[in-house]
Amino acid sequence: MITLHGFAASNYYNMVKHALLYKELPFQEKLIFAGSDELLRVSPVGKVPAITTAEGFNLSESSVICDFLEEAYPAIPLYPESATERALVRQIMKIAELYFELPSRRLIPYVFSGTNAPDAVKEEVRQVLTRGITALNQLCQFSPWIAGKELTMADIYMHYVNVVVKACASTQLDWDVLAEIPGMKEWNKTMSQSDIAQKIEADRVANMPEFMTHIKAQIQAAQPK
Ligand SMILES: N[C@@H](CCC(=O)N[C@@H](CS)C(=O)NCC(=O)O)C(=O)O
Repeated sequence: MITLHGFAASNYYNMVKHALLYKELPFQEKLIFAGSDELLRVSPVGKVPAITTAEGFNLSESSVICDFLEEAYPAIPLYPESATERALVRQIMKIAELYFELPSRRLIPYVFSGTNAPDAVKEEVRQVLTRGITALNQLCQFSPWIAGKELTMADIYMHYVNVVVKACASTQLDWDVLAEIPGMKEWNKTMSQSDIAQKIEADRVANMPEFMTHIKAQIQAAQPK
């Protein structure tokens, strides 16, 4: 059976968990927070998520895990058949990661500590997000799914990327980024209504107190003595 390592408050963890549930694959969850030696044994850069495959092979990086799940378990597909359409799905995922997720993540420390990010950081983040908005406006179809008629991995990926974008941009930049892409908010709402997304959200909420305790302990440990 596949083991999913990580914690339910992580949006990256949740995109892989969503794909596993969508594909109806049996898996067990192993709660590990970032920063532990245990995590380093399954994830070489110590990031969440990682999986241990049914054969006992450890894999990390969410988009790589998503690709692996599709190749190893194609019965319930999450990528289209044609190479061009598959590439479009991957292009949306890559742009979501580089131009939406990663710039927004730069604001997470300020969101957690309740402080205001420096103006220079905010400006850099704004610029990268603006490129993401332009690109996603070109690529996202919402007809009804993000890459066309079928739900694909890009829908799952983008949905969980948006969690971080929304949380960081609204509080630190006072910016409703998703409103800049017509159709995104409506599609996001549809995504959040699926049984799988609702289960994942319930697990996320349940994990939040333990996650916040872990984060506070990390912040305290990093304070100069
Ligand atoms: N590129 C990685 C990023 C994963 C990531 O940043 N995970 C966060 C949790 S949401 C983490 O482990 N952070 C701990 C750290 O940065 O040390 C992926 O796609 O899986």
